[in-house]
Amino acid sequence: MGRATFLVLATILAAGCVSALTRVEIMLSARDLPDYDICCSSPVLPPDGYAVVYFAPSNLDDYFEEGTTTILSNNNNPNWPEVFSFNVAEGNTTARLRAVLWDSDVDDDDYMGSAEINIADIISAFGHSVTRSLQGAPKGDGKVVVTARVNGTLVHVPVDSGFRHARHLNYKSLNTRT
Ligand SMILES: [Ca+2]
Ligand SMILES: [Ca+2]
Repeated sequence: MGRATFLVLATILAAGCVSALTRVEIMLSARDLPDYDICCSSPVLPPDGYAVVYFAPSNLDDYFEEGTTTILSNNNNPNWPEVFSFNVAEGNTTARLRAVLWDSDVDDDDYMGSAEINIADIISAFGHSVTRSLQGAPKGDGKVVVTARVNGTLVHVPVDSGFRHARHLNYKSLNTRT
C-alpha cells in the first residue's frame, strides 16, 4: 500500500467506518445465441453481439450505465474481453447487474434479450460464475454467463450523503475497458 493510499484510508477510518465495500470485477459471455443476420450469400448468419451493462445499487429502478462491450462479429458464443468493476456494500443483497444484448447491424441493431442478476448471487456462486437465460429474446434460446473476480479486501468508508453522491460517480469512474 502506498503512503498516499494509506493516508487516505487512515483519514477515512478516522472519520468513522460504518460500512464495508467489496470490489467486484465482472466479465460477460453469451452461449447459444441464435442467428440474427440474413445475407445474400447465406440464409442465416451468427450475430455480431455486444452487451450494454447496467448496475442498480439497490432494489430501486435507478440503473447506472456501466459501459458497452466491443462487438464480436459472426459469433454465437462470444466471450467479451471487457472488465467492469464496481464496489458493493457488504451485506447488500439487492444490488443487481443487468446485461442487454444486441446484434450490431448496418441499419437498426437487433435486440437479443436481457438478463438481470443479483450481485450477491454472483459472489456466492461456485467459481463466482452464474448463467442466466436471456429474457424477452425474440428468437428464444441464448444465455448470458457472468464471471466475477471478487477482491476480499474490504475498504471501510463512512456513509453519509456526501459519500452516497461520490459513490454514484464512482460506479461510473470505476468502469474500465481492456
Ligand atoms: Ca441482424
Ligand atoms: Ca449483425
